[in-house]
Amino acid sequence: MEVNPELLFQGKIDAEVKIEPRDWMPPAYRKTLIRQISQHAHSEIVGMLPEGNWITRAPSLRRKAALLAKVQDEAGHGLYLYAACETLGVDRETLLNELHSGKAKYSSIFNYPTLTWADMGAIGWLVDGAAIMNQVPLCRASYGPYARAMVRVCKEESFHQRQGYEIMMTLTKGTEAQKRMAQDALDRWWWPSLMMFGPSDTDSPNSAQSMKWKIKRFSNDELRQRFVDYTVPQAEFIGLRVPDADLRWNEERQHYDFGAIDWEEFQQVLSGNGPCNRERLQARVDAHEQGAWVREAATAYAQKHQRQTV
Ligand code: BYC
Repeated sequence: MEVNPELLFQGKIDAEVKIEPRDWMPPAYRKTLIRQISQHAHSEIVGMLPEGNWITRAPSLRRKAALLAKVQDEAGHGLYLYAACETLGVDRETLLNELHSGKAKYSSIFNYPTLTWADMGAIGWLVDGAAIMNQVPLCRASYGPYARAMVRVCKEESFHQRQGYEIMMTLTKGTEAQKRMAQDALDRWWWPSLMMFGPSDTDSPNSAQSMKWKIKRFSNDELRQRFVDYTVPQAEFIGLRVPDADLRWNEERQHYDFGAIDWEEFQQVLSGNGPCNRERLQARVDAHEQGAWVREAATAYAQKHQRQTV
């Protein structure tokens, strides 16, 4: 009797058996993974840009060294993720072309500007904090290479989150101007950080299937709620006010209630009309073109080395 491969596949998923590159998988599973992992990889390398903007202006050598290390980590995350994506049969050049032509998405959050040093604190604390909330469950994603890449990424993200929170804590203990700078950064980054989790569950076309395949373990709204519950007390601890008049603890739900997200702004950013979309894409295209000689030299070296070893 012939067994339906889709049923066998779902059976493996249900039994928590990891799917590996050479295993049979439904074409739609492969397509979903390529979409999510490549968007994730693009987010990591575009995510270097807003912070890269402050490396030369960090206020001390210690801050500069930490920021430099963080931005380098993000390049590394991009590399792990592109490598994981390549195991699905798509090459890196194709993925990068999709990013550079504007076809592929990357996280909405990186289309906002970094105006002051406090933005380095807010990004580490909130953006990396949101990333951890979303990515820790991805360490248990059903696709082996993605799950394993996420383990390393999450370890580094947790250092990033702490360095950001420590910047905010230092600023809130400083002068009045420094406290205002920290509050202003929280005011600008709070709502875009909540949008990072993606559309609400009722408007998320991919969630149900991705959860059935155990690529995602929790819905966008579940993770967003967790982030709010976790982060609000951290803001209170350093004397900052979350910019949401509707935010309050709900004793019955044992969660914070929070205000409505501006989904129109989210859609605008996704369709290329955020404050920095054009600038970010242009910076990536320029970096790729200026790096062409490095790729050529690396390929020539690899080919020469290969000739010598055969
Ligand atoms: N921005 O059905 P949905 C980082 C898209 S890097 C842009 O819920 P899904 C860091 C979504 O792709 C952070 N697009 O989708 C780096 C879909 O579009 P398509 C990046 C978004 O996939 C440097 C459509 O909206 N993290 O942390 O089930 C420095 C419908 O959404 C966004 C990851 O990539 C968004 N915010 O769920 C510091 C994590 N949200 O493709 C930090 C991995 C949604 O159907 N990705 N869209 O046209 C995921 O966990 C999931 O892909 C998402 C979305 C939760 C993001």
